[in-house]
Amino acid sequence: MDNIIKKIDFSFLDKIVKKYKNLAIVIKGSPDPDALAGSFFLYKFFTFHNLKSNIYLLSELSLKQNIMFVEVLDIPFCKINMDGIARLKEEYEGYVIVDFKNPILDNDFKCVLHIDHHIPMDIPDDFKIDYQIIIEEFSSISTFFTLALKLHFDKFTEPDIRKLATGFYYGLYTDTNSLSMINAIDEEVLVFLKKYYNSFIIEQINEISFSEYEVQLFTKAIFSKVKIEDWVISSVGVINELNRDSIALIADLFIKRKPINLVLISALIKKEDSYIFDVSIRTTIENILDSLIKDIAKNGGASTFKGAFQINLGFVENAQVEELHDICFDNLVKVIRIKKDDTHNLKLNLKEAIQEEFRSLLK
Ligand SMILES: [Mn+2]
Repeated sequence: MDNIIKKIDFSFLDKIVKKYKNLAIVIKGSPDPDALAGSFFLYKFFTFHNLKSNIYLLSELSLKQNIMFVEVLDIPFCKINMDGIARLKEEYEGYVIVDFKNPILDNDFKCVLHIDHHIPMDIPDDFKIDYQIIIEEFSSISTFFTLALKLHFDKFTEPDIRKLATGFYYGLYTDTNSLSMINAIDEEVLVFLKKYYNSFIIEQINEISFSEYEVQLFTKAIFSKVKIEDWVISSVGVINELNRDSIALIADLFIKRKPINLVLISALIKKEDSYIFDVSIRTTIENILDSLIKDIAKNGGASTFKGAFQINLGFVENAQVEELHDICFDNLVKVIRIKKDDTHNLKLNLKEAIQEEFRSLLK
């Protein structure tokens, strides 16, 4: 473990604050506690060095726990959409991205820093990144930033250290199924975090119970589930984008039910005039998620035990929503069934399967 920590050269942080006057911190994908805590550290660190920055969210904060997390820790943020990136390009010399596989925002907007604990996606040769730090041995970005906080301890006020420690604790907590899947590095990091974190805030966040609507969705998932031995596939039906994170919450609950070893909870998400088929995955099996997601979908990401992918249904016009949902879900079950007893390592593109069935329906 010490070897891994020694291998990391943290000097890039000092180099960045020397070189740049302003940087945008962008959170791609669903803003989870790990990404928020890491971005918050960078914001505080940059501010200390008089580097102007702000945290920009491309997706809405939707989980109640995450909204409370941002509120109690005073994490500043602005919501932008992809069009807003053009404005950031005018305002900032470059940007920073944490906890996301794909660091690309726009070809002529400079990516100064990309930090992640997932295997990154392939980046075209002409896309340049000043510093790319990928540490797969870490269960969370919060693990990485806790080490950075230890190193730069004197640059933060005591209240900020407490906020950051609380943020990192919760980031690690949510990325490791409530600390049930931690490794030796995490354990060391936790010793430090427990000295400074606010356990009361963590308790408060964890006490937030399901809303009535989430209970409804959970019930729906229980009744629509398809079991393939120890794997479960289910759906919560058609939901609004604002409720998107509920599938992750429900997947968390399902994976705790023994003897389930892999669970996929899906939803058809209505987003303005288009649809996205969103799938959240939890597992207890190591070394399975990354290849599973890669084989069936292009857009997705996974750490060891958690993952998600989205299928953009932009090709759909004038669909009967319920029918579209059923096509997506049935094809997901079909693909997973084949993957489950796959001995040939087949690659099955879920989007193509859905598209094909949808087209044949129109004929
Ligand atoms: Mn993470």
